[in-house]
Amino acid sequence: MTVNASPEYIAAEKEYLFARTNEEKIACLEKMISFVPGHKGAENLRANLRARIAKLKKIQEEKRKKKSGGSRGVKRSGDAQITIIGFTNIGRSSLLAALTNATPKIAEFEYTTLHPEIGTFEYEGCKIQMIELPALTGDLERDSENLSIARTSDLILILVISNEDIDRIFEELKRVKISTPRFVIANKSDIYAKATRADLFISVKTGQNIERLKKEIFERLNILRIYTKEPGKKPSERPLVLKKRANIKTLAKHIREDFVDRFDFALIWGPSAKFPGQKFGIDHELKDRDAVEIHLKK
Ligand SMILES: Nc1nc2c(ncn2[C@@H]2O[C@H](COP(=O)(O)OP(=O)(O)OP(=O)(O)O)[C@@H](O)[C@H]2O)c(=O)[nH]1
Ligand SMILES: [Mg+2]
Repeated sequence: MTVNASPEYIAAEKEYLFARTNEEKIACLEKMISFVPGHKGAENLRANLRARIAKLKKIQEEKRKKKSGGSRGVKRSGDAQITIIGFTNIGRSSLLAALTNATPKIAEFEYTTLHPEIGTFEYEGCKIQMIELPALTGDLERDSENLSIARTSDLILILVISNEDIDRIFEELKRVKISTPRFVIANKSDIYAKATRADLFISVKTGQNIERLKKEIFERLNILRIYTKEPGKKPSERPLVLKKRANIKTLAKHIREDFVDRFDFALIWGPSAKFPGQKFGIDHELKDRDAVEIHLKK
C-alpha cells in the first residue's frame, strides 16, 4: 500500500538530505516519524525510519564510548599520570595493587593482564593516576598499540629483573619513538640482584623500598604544589598542581584565563619569598609549597 506523504513529511525529508551530523539526521528522522500518517498502511515506513534512527544512535554511542575511554583508551585523571611497563610476570600488577586502590589479578602464570589496569594513590596532597599496561611481548606492532598510553603519560616505570631486560625495553621504546621520562626499577630483589643498572631495587613481596619508590616517583614528576589564598584567609587545603618552572602567569592562567590581563600583583608566603607576604610581578618563578594571593586590577 502506498503512503500519501504530507507536505510536512516531505519538508522534513528534504531537511534530512541536507543534515550533516548524525545528531541532525536523528532529529530529522524523528520529525519524519511524527508526520507519518497513523493508519496501518504506513506501518512499514514507520518501522524503516525507526531502524534508521536506531542504527545512527548505535554509531553515536560507539563514538561516545571511544571518546570517554572505552576498552583501550584511558581517561586521564588526577594531577599526574604514570604507566608501568615490563615483560610478563615481572610484578606489574603486584606493584599497582601495593601502591594504589586498584585490585588487578595477580598470578604466577604469564600474560594475566590483558587490558590497562588503573589505580590512583595520594602522595603529599597530590592525586597520582597509575596504569599497568599489558606485558611487552617483543612484537613491535602489538607492543606499540599497548604503549600508546605510555607515550603521553608523565613518567614510565620500567619493571625489570636483569640488565638484559633494560636493554631490550630501551631498544623497543626507541623503535616506537617514545621518549617519556623513565624510571627503571628492579623488582623481586628478594630473589634476584641482576639488574645492576636499575635506578632502584625493590621487592613488592617484602615491601623493600616501596616508600622510597613513592618518594622518588614524586620527585621525578617535577611537580609544584601551589596553595592559593584569599586576602585575610588561610591558604587552600588542596594544592593546585603545576609543572616545575611555572611562574605566577602560569598560575593565573590556570585559575582563569582572564586573570592574566587583570593581574596587578601577587603576595607570596613560602619558599620563593624572602619574607612572608612578599610582593611579586607576574614573571616571578614559583617554588613547591608556595602560598599565593593574586590581586587583580581595580
Ligand atoms: N618473589 C617475589 N615475587 C613477586 C614479587 N612481585 C610479584 N611477585 C610474584 O610474581 C608473580 C607475577 O606477579 P604479577 O604482579 O601478576 O606480574 P605481572 O607483571 O602483572 O604479570 P602479567 O600481567 O601476567 O604479565 C606473582 O606470583 C607475584 O606474587 C616480588 O617482589 N618478589
Ligand atoms: Mg599483570
